[in-house]
Amino acid sequence: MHNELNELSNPKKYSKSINIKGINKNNLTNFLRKMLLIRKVENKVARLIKQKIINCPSHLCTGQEAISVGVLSNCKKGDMIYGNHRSHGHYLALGGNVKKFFYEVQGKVDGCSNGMGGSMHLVDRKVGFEGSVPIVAGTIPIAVGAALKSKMKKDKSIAIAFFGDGACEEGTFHESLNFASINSLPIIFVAENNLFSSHLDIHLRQPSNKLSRYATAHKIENYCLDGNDVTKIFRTVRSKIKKLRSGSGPLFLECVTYRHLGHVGPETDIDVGVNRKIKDLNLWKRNDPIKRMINTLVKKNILKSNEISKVEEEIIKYVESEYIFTLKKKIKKNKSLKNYIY
Ligand SMILES: Cc1ncc(C[n+]2csc(CCOP(=O)(O)OP(=O)(O)O)c2C)c(N)n1
Ligand SMILES: [Mg+2]
Repeated sequence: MHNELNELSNPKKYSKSINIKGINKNNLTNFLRKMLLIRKVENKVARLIKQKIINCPSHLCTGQEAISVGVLSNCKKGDMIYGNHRSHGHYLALGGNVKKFFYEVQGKVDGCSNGMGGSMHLVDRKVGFEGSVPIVAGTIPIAVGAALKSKMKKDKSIAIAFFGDGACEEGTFHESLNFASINSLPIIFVAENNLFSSHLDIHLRQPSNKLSRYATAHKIENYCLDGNDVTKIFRTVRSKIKKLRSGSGPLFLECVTYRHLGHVGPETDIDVGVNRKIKDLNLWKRNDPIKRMINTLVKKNILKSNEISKVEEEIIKYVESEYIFTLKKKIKKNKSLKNYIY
C-alpha cells in the first residue's frame, strides 16, 4: 500500500499545539464547549450501555470531535447536513436536541426518531441535521440531491455529507462525486479517515491510505487535513464557504483522525473480533483533539486551567440533567408500533 498520507498517518509527527491565529476567543471557547459536549454525552452513553440502559448499537466518535465542530461551526440556517452510523458528533455540534437524543438511544417515543431508530438514526431538522442512516455511504447521494435543490433554487444554502474511509469503497460515493463535480454543486464532502472500517485497517482495503485522491480524480478541490485540529478544519471551511455558496462547485475535505474506542460500543481497544494495537491507540490518544485544544488555550493565555475546569463541570452537569429529564417523564406508549422497546 502507498502511504500517501505520510506525516498525517504518523501520530508521532503531529504537533501538540494547534494554531489559533485569526480566531477570536468567543469562537475558540465555543469550539471547546461543543467538543466537550460531544465527549461528555458519549461518556454518558458508554456508561449507560454498560448498565444495559442503552441497548441499541452505538458507534461512538470519541477522538473525532474536532471534525464535526470544525466544519459545522461554519453553517448557516438552511444548510442541510447528512451523517452516517457514527453521527453523535454531527448532531450535537449542530445543536441537536440533547433530550431527544437521550430519549432516542433509550428507544423512547419522544426521541428524535420516535425511539424507532436509535443511535444510528438521528435527525433534528430544526438545526439542519437532515438525518443519519447506517447504510454505509447511503446519505452521500441524498446530500448531493439536496445540493442540487440549493442550486436550482439559488438560495445560497449548501449541503454537507459526512462519511468514513469505508464509505469510499461504495459505488454511490463515486457516482455522487462525479455528479456533484459535473454540475458544480454547493456541497462539502467530509471524509473522516480514521484508518479503519470496522475491524479492517485501510491498508488491507485500499491501494493508498489517502482518500482525497478520489476527489482529484473527479476534479474536485480537495484538502487533506489533520482531523484532530479543530482550528485548521474550521479555517479551511471558512476560507472556502462564501465561494461555495456562490456556485464555485464542490469541496472535498479529508480529515485524518483515529477513534479511541472500538467500532461499536464502549470498549477501548476492541474492534469486531480484532484487537487494534494498543501502542498505536496510545500514540493517537496523545493527539486527542480536546487535550490539544485545552493545552493551546492555556499556553496562549486564552483561558486559565480553572476556567476550563469550570466549563467542563458545567457541561457534565448539563448532560446529566438532560438525561435525568428523560427518566422523569411518563413514557407514552405508541400502540400502533409492535416490538417497541421501552
Ligand atoms: C452498505 C453497507 N455495508 C456494510 C455495512 C456494515 N458496516 C457498518 S459500519 C461499517 C464500517 C464503515 O467504516 P467507515 O466508513 O470507515 O466508518 P467508521 O466506522 O470508521 O466511522 C460497515 C462495514 C453497512 N452498514 N452498510
Ligand atoms: Mg473509518
